[in-house]
Amino acid sequence: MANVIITGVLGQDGSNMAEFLLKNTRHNVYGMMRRSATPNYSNIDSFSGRSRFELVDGDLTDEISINRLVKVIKPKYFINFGANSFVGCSWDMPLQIFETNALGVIRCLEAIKIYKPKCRFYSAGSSEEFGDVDYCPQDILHPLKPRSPYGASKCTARHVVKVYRESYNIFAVHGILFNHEGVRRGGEFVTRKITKGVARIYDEVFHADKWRKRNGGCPKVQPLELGNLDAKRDWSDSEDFVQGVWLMLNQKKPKDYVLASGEAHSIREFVEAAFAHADFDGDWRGEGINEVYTNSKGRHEYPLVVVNPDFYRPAEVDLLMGDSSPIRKELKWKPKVSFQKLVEKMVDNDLKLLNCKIPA
Ligand code: GDR
Repeated sequence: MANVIITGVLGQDGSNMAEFLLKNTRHNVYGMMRRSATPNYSNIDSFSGRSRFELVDGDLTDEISINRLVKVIKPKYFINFGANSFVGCSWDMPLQIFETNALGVIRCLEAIKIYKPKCRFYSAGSSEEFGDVDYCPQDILHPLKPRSPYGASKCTARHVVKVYRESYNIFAVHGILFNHEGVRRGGEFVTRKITKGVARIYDEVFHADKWRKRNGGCPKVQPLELGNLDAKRDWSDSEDFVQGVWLMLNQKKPKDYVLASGEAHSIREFVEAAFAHADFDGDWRGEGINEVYTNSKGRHEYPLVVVNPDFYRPAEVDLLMGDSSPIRKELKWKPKVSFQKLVEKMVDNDLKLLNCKIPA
C-alpha cells in the first residue's frame, strides 16, 4: 500500500484516475485541488467518501504548496493531470498556460528531486504538441510543431521531463495523449458541447408538448453553435486512457508512449453520430459560415447546428490521428470503447441528466 498524489482530481482525467486506483489497487489517493470560490465536486461524488481518498489543497503555480504535499505525503506516484487544458483559451492567457502547464511541471519535479527522489512522476502530454502534422498517424517520433500556446506549453513540459529524467535519474514519463472524452468531460470541449446540445434539443423538441399545445406548429429550437466542423480528431474514452497511464507508470524503465485510437473523425461526423443516436435525422445545407445541420425528419424542419465563427481558433490543428501500437505491444494496453460507443455513452448520459427517456 503506497501513497499517490493526483493533481487536477476534480477534472475528467484526475477523477477517472482516482476512481480506477481506488477500485483496482490498495493505494491511498490524495487528490489535489486548487482553491476556488465555487468548486465543482460532481466528478468525485461517487468515491469522495472512501477512506483511502483525501482531498488536499495545492496549486501548480505555487511551489510552497507542491513542496509541502510531497514532503508530507511522500508519494510513490505523482500523477499530474492538473493543467489549463482548454486549447481555445490559450491565446487569451498564454502566460497563465505556461505557469501551470510548463512551470508547474518543473515545480513538481523539483519537489520530487528534493523530498522523494524515488517517486514515479507522470506528465500529461498532448497530441497538440504535433500541431500541423507532417505525417499520419503520428507516433512518438513525430516532430514537435505546436499551433497554440497550449501546445507549446506541453512541448516545454515534455522537454522538462526528459531533462529531469536524464539529469537526476527520476522515473518520469510524459504520455502523449490524443483526445479523450467521457461523461465527466467539461462542457467547453467540443464533444461534450455537442452531446449536451443534443440532449437539450431532444428535450426541447420531444418534450415540448405544452409548448405545442399553447402555440401549435413547429417547436422553437435553439440550435447548437459550433466553430470549425472540418477539423479531425482521434477520440477515445478517458477511462481507457487512465489505465494506459497506470501501465506507463509501472513499466520497468521510464519510456514515453502515445495513447490513441488510431481513427480520425471530423467534428461533423461527431455531430451526425450524436444526433442520430438521439433519433434525429439531419442533413447539411449551405456552405462555410452559412452551413446549417437541419432536422429533416417528421413534419417540421428546424436547425440543429449552425456555425459561429467566434468558435474558430486563430490557428487550427486540422488533423490528428495517433499510432499507439508500441504501448499495445509492449505494455499490453487494450482500449475497450470505440468511437461509436463513446458518442452513445455521452449522449445517453446527457439525456439522463435532463431526465429524458433514452430512445430505444
Ligand atoms: P482540443 O479539444 O483542442 O482538440 O484539445 P476541443 O474539444 O476543444 O476541440 C476539438 C476541435 O473541435 C473544434 N471545434 C470546437 N471546439 C470547441 N471547444 N468548441 C466549439 O464550439 C468547436 N467547434 C469546432 C476545434 O476547433 C478543434 O479543432 C483537447 C484537450 O483535451 C486538450 O487538453 C488535449 O491536450 C487535446 O485534446 C489532446
